Amino acid sequence: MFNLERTFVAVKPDGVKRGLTGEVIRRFEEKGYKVIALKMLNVSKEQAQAHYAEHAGKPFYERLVKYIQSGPIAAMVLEGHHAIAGARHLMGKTDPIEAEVGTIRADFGLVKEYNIVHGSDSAESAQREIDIYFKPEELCGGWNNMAELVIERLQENEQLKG
Ligand code: IDP
Ligand code: MG
Repeated sequence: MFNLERTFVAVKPDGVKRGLTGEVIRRFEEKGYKVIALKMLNVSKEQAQAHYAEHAGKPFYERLVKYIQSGPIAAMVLEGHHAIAGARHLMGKTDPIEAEVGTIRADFGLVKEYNIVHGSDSAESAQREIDIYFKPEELCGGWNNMAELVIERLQENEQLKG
């Protein structure tokens, strides 16, 4: 039943400096996503350029590469049912002015450029970005969280009744 996906999420330097690391992680955890990898790091120039390669040549690219290196990020891999689209839904649109109230970017962001959080936008991006920031052995999968256990139990109960 679960369409298990992994996605790369990071609290960007502005989010870390604002003291929002815990709040951002809390929102993803409370939704039901598993944090299967988590670390603070200073992004290298190589990692920044690889991460944002799709934006090379755009007017904001140079600033973006500097911004992601302007302080530590809290990098994580989330796993869960449709985690890629789901995490981006919780994050909200790129520009905090357009993001729906209740999303991370609407609730905490002010300007498009510094929008607190990053999340992969597709399965291909997720795999590519996870590989930029984590070694395979750093991913701690293979366990079920409470959201999954509850849903599985509900499904078992329905099968018994049916
Ligand atoms: P996303 O983070 O919602 O996927 P992207 O279009 O992939 O948005 O852009 C990557 C990041 O680049 C954004 O999160 C934001 O920090 C920055 N950015 C995007 N568009 C602009 C812009 O028009 N001006 C300045 N910064 C931008
Ligand atoms: Mg993007």
